Amino acid sequence: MFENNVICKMLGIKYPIFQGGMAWIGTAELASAVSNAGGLGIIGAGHMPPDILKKEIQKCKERTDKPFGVNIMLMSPFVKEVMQLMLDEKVPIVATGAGNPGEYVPALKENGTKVIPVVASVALAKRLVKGGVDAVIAEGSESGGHIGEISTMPLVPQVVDAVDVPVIAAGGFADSRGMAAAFALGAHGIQMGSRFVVSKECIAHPNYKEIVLKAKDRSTVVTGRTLGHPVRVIANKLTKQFFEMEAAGASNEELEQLGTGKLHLATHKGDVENGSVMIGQISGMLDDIKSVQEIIDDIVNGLPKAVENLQSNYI
Ligand code: TUI
Repeated sequence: MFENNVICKMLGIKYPIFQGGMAWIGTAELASAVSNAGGLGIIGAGHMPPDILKKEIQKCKERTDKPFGVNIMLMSPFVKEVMQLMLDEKVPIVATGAGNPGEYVPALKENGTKVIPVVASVALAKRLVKGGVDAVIAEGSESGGHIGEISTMPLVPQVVDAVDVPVIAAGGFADSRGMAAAFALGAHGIQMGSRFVVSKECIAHPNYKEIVLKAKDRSTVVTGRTLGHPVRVIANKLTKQFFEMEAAGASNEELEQLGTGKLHLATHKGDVENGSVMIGQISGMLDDIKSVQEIIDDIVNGLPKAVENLQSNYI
């Protein structure tokens, strides 16, 4: 299985299943577990300073001899230093999010790194492919955290048609049915964030996992649209306060201020009412905590049945 998959061949991994590089919870523990289980584990750099990220990379290298990646959040104040760290540490795979990584691509490529940016539009996908990236992750607005405007179903096939590199579909994937759907849209793999949050290996606070397990289809909302960086989170006291302040005409600075430090408050302190619980819409479907190995094995083992079900509708 997957012997001819272009992503598996390009990266030397067993299954074309990426773990989304989530800030604060996409740690070496989770990334190494995903890589050891045959997928691609990705450390989420978020706003991490380079010295802390360096330790996280070293920890990941100690825990797995399989390929892994780092996701660089381009809104981070440390982005330049963190990119230099990627070169120094010879990180095999660099993903990026929340911006245009174009200026960093040549140096990474020269260093032998595979560069796989997250894109939320066809235009950025085309521009980055011209600039030499190896693949793109097309992420729909069903995802948790910082999102674009287009949902997965229309985004993925449009990106597939627009570029000549492999495409990994992200946003709304958590099981074999989703993976079969991604292949049907022309993608070569999937990236999952939410599914891996509710894994044994994820270090998120138990309250964070619990609220994700309790989530229903309409439990998430999007804040920050008027700020120009929409973020999908679980509706709670914080989002209520955010929308009230927004309606009352609060300034962008006041709204930004409200969000500062709130992801850590939820992921590490477990305050899921006043903190920011970033998670995708697929959280409504998640109702168990499994090991990373079980999550991946269940998806891969369920794939033949999912494909057979597709065929039963037209053959
Ligand atoms: O990056 C993400 N998701 C994230 S990053 C993050 S960290 C954070 N922490 C506190 C507050 C806010 C964020 C949480 N979630 N996903 C990848 C992604 N990239 N989604 C959408 C995009 C994107 C959007 C616009 C990429 C490029 C873009 O346009 C750039 C351009 O110049 O065209």
